[in-house]
Amino acid sequence: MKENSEMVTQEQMDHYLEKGWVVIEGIFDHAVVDSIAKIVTTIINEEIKSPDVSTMTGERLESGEIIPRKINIPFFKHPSFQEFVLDDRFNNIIEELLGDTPLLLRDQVFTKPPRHGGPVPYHQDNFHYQCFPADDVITAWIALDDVNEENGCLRYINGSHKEGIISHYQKSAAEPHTASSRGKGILK
Ligand SMILES: O=C(O)CCC(=O)C(=O)O
Repeated sequence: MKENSEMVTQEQMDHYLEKGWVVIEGIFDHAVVDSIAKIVTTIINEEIKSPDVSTMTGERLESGEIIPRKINIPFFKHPSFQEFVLDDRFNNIIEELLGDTPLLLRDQVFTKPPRHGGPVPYHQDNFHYQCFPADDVITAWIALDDVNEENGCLRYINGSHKEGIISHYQKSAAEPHTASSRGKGILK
């Protein structure tokens, strides 16, 4: 059982339940986030030597240069990632939002290299997870850099969590599960 309670305000909780998302700032120290970002760079530079095109790369330039896209399951790739996601403050917040003790199902790091980005199309995470009831699963998106609408912030369609799972289609090998605008119409 967690020691601290009520790290999420009623206003934040209401926002989360109504819109399907909430921003909670200042959970991690800058020094911790910076050190995680450095480890991300180290791992990317290693993985890029033998990239798995279907998941790792967003783009391969004519020059042969590979634009890194993501790290899959960083939890098992460096102990610092384990400390990071098991952080008490972070987990207490997730526990309050979820209403139960969280279990880690999946973790990924998405990279947005300058000039190339690394866009991830709209999708529903629970299309991948297939967790039911859907209210029992939550995605925490942690910014390792300052983010805004120009440099790759997460975008969410307000209230789409109330629409159930919509259909997805394969946009490309790297993006096998893209939410379809032919689904229930919420992406139109
Ligand atoms: O940050 C991104 O580009 C994608 C994040 C994402 O797909 C997710 O959190 O489900």
